[in-house]
Amino acid sequence: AEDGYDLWLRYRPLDAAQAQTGRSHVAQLVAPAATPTQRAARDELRRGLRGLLGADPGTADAVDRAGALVVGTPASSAAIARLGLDLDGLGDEGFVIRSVEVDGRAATVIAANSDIGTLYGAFRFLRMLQTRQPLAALDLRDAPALDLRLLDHWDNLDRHVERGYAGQSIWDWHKLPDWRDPRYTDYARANASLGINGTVLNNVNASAQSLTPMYLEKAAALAGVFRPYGIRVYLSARFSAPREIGGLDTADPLDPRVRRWWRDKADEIYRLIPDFGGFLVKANSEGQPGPQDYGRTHADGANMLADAVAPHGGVVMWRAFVYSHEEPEDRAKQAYSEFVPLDGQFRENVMVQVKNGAIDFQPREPFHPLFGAMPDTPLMMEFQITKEYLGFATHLVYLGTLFEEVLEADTYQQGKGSTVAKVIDGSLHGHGLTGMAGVANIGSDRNWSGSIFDQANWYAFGRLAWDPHASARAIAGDWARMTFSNDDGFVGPVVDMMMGSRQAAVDYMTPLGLHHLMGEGHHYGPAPWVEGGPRADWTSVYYHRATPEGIGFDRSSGGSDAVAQYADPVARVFDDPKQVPEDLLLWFHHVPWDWRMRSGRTLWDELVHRYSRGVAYVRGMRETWSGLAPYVDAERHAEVAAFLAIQEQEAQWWRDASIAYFRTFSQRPLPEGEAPPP
Ligand code: GCW
Repeated sequence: AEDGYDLWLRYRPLDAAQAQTGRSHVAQLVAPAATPTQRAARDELRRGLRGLLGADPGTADAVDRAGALVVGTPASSAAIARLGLDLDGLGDEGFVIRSVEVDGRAATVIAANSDIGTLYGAFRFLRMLQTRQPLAALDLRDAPALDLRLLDHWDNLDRHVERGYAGQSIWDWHKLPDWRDPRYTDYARANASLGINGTVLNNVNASAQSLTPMYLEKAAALAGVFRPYGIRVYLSARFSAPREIGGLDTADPLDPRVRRWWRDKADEIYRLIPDFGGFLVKANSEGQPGPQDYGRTHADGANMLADAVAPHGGVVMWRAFVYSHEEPEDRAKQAYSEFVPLDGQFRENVMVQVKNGAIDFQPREPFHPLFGAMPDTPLMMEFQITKEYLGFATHLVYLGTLFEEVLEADTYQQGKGSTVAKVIDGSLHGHGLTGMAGVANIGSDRNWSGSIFDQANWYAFGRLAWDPHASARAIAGDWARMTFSNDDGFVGPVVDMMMGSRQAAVDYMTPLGLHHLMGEGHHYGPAPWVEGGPRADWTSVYYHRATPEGIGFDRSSGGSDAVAQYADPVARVFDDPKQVPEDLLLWFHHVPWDWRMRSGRTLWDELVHRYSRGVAYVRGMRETWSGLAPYVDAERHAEVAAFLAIQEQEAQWWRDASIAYFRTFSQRPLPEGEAPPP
């Protein structure tokens, strides 16, 4: 059934002519199978080629005909050793794919320094077939730009997934370690196909139980499944674990007993999982325990854990998503205020993991001011793949453009061209340790992500973690081809539709820099009217600040001065309501309702216009999709169509509710032609 389980690894038959060309380039497969990773690469190639070309090319130990596909490292393949390819600078994970001659016969090689490089190369070769790339005269060389390319699962031990919209956790803790669901292998294949090389198994709101022997054995079983695919296991560590499961009366990071406990715990973990990646920590944020409970700093806490894993080569990813129990003057400022003074105080194996924006995964935020502002600390990107604030699983919102917008944003921290991508790839400040994490959208649903189009967000994340300079449009194109069809009549319209979908969500939810107006707690649907919650920054009115005079959060130099956390000239541009990009206007400024926008409309009219534009875009996506029925199997077509219908209804709900509410402040008529809310 076309239920989406195969993701972008469907390997459906190419048309006859393409299959024939393909077969002439893969007349036989010469690939070693002595190690688990070599077997994974060979098995994937056989599976893919069988599906795409309609015939198993058969394997051979040595090239004995023209058109062989030769896979391996100089150590695993005599043929590749003899070719003397230049593999310098590819590291352990890079590869080359080249058209060559082996013993006088035309061949294609997939070569790397290590087995995992050949696995990545195998997936790349299959992608080339899947997306109809030419196979002649190949000369491709690629390696990942970032070291750590991780999924963060917010999965609890009871299988509930925090902010998960795709069923339960795929980790069946109850049956682990003895039952290793074959699905874990497919998970590893899908991730390896993108180059994702690590997974944090449990929620950052962590249970200390995940560090007990029983759960470590289960994690070790998963690590065993993932290892051949180059994927390491990491765990979220609860800072108070020494008290909760260690029998100590403190978790003070400077207390020698606490330090010893973590060292012993790390030793225990590495005995079970020799390639354990390390810890992810959420501390002193939203009520989680942390070093500040003992008057210590984030650096004290991170360094203690870093010392525990350092002898084993592990890392600590310390999150900068912090906000305290006391209400901040402007929550957007807090992470910067707490972390910048600690720059240079972290151990070498610590990365500070920063969300893309300073509030919380909103449909649009300006880039986080920490990027570029901690030159002596490697910063790791945290994106959210699961759509907590973007309509969960039923709204079609392609996040490739959101990720790209953030990565391309210029921090100006070292002058023009200091993009966020260059901060996290280490090039701006010369860091050796680099990484990107995505909060996973994966669950037990057959289609993994809760909807077919949400698979594209997992896909885009993985591709951008490999190459943060890649193009969201090109990635969407590859995904659409691999997931549905190579027909140009399909790919063009679908990619266009995806590329505008995130702006549409911004328009119908939180246009012009508005943010955090979603339903309280669950974050689904409009609720800009929420006030009087347990704390001011857990209400909507805190963020939009609408009054009869105007709307928006004044973060300018005359307001909270959050703009000062950015480097010049970014700060100057954000500080000026006439210069700030209009998409961020109400993020940084409180603006009168009659403010003149670049369109010539007043702010009020523009706001209404944007809400309506968002709804209209969704209506357009429905039309586009219904016209694409000939290219898509009935099952997946129907699901997407049904979800788009939900999205249109809810976009309308967002528009109507928001306009009705904001109108109680603006007291202005709707612009001509705009339908009043019911
Ligand atoms: O996005 C918010 C979520 C919380 C989450 C928190 C975080 C894991 O609403 O559910 O908790 O951020 O990132 O720590």
